[in-house]
Amino acid sequence: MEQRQQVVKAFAARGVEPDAIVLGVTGTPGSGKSSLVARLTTHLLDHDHSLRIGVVAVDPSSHLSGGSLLGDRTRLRPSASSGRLFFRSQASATELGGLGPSSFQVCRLLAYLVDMVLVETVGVGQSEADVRHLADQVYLVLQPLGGDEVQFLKAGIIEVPHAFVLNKCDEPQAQQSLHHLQSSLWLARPFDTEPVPVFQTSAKTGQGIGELAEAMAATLHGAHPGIVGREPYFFERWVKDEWGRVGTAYLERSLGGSADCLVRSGGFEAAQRDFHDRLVASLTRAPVGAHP
Ligand SMILES: Nc1nc2c(ncn2[C@@H]2O[C@H](COP(=O)(O)OP(=O)(O)OP(=O)(O)O)[C@@H](O)[C@H]2O)c(=O)[nH]1
Ligand SMILES: [Mg+2]
Repeated sequence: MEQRQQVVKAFAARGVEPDAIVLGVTGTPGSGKSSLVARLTTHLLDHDHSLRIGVVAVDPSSHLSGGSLLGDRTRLRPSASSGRLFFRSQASATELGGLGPSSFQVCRLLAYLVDMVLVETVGVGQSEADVRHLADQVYLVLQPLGGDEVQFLKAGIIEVPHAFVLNKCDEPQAQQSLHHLQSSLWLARPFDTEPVPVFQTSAKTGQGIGELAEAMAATLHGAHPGIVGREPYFFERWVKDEWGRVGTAYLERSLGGSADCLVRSGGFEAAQRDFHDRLVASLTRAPVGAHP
């Protein structure tokens, strides 16, 4: 925490802002997320010679070792892009995937260093919908006849993505799956004012990669809230992870919530330290049987 604070201070002293756009790439296991990310980063870096990209791949924790599978690193072979691509693979905290406890902190630091952060998370369900708290745009990757549309409808995640990517469109069932997906979208997202984009790609043949990469590159020029705006959510999550319900109740009732805490302390790490000190002080002062 100390080191992180020093890094953040050093950036601030140089006038560097954490203003990278964060794009989430999520979807079922094996749908081709890592292959797509490898293709997309190569395309993006080759077409913009000043662009810097950070990739954070959150792997499901290995049940055997408890560590990250770290398999995806091997797929990224940036050619002329050396020095402009940062790749980090990290273990996910949960069995299902979703964000790891440090995913936010890694993205936050990367947001100072690069122009675009791509976060790959695995799975279907609420924990994966988590990526919306971190990413400015979420891309949901599906594969032909995965039956994923039905699962996404059930899990409520179909409402989250800003765009859908039907990958493996080199496979014969791709067209049929596109129709399934489009009818599911029509049913599940009746309130979309504009039709949600559906990209058809093949990370194998390269089909559709240029179109998707261009859509991603276009997000660089749009307004986005920036990762600092995500701090209150992740501060609250940190409190919950570290201190459970007692912490959450103290944060809300005695400190006025996470946004107030962050402003009062003047930054994430300072707020973590202040919160710790205040909660410990309040617990040690509290009479026996009293609740914070
Ligand atoms: N035919 C075809 N196969 C693909 C395509 N994209 C990926 N694959 C294959 O699908 C398998 C899974 O690809 P990954 O890129 O590892 O998929 P992933 O979604 O990152 O997988 P996890 O991270 O394990 O969830 C690999 O065998 C890829 O070679 C594609 O567009 N077409
Ligand atoms: Mg992967």
